[in-house]
Amino acid sequence: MEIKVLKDIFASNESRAEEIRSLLREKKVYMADFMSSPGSGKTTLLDSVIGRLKDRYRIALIEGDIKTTRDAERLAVHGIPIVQIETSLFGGDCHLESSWIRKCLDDFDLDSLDLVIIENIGNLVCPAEFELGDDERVVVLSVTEGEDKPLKYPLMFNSSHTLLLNKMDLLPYLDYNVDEVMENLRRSNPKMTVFRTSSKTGEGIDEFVKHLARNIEKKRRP
Ligand SMILES: Nc1nc2c(ncn2[C@@H]2O[C@H](COP(=O)(O)OP(=O)(O)OP(=O)(O)O)[C@@H](O)[C@H]2O)c(=O)[nH]1
Ligand SMILES: [Mg+2]
Repeated sequence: MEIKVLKDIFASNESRAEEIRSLLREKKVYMADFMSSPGSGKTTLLDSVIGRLKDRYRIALIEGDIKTTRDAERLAVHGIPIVQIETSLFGGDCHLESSWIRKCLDDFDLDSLDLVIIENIGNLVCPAEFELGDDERVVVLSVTEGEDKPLKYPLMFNSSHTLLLNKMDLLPYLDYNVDEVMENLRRSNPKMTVFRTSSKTGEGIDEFVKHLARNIEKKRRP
């Protein structure tokens, strides 16, 4: 009896991601994937970002977690369409895959959307390995996590377009060297766009929202 082994899980994920890319190109919907280690502030930031964009753009959210719908509940106040992926229901994976994102997109009316936001599962390793067919990968790195993370988790930083250096309000209380993390980022990915942000003070959030709005517009009117 022949036993078939799926040899290249990444190739099958990539081909589904390509399908998503062409669907979203056709529908002119921008998709951004927010990744980070657990607790660096993704959901809190998204609350501010969605709050600032929702009057101008039609937004939907895909919320990834291993367990609970807590983040989806936190963001449901915005009244946008949300689909929760809770991976403990099918094995507890620590990342999202393109086939699941494809299924979530079926739940949205893409003709009446401008932006799909993905909050990936809190993890600096596995989510970087799985293409989801998005336009922009945003990695959130909080200043409590250390300056060396871009060197220790290179794929996450090499494969992302944008970095939000977050929790800037905590700098006065930490021995954190911003110049050092910027140098590590430059070595890891010199092309990355960086915003220094804080959800507590609002620092940098308007600038990031403007950047996102520019990208949404570019996709709508290429
Ligand atoms: N000081 C400070 N705390 C923040 C900031 N952003 C978020 N926090 C706090 O950090 C903690 C984690 O924030 P979340 O937004 O839940 O982080 P997350 O990345 O979504 O976490 P997971 O989804 O579990 O990976 C909460 O206690 C927030 O109040 C910030 O800019 N400054
Ligand atoms: Mg979260």
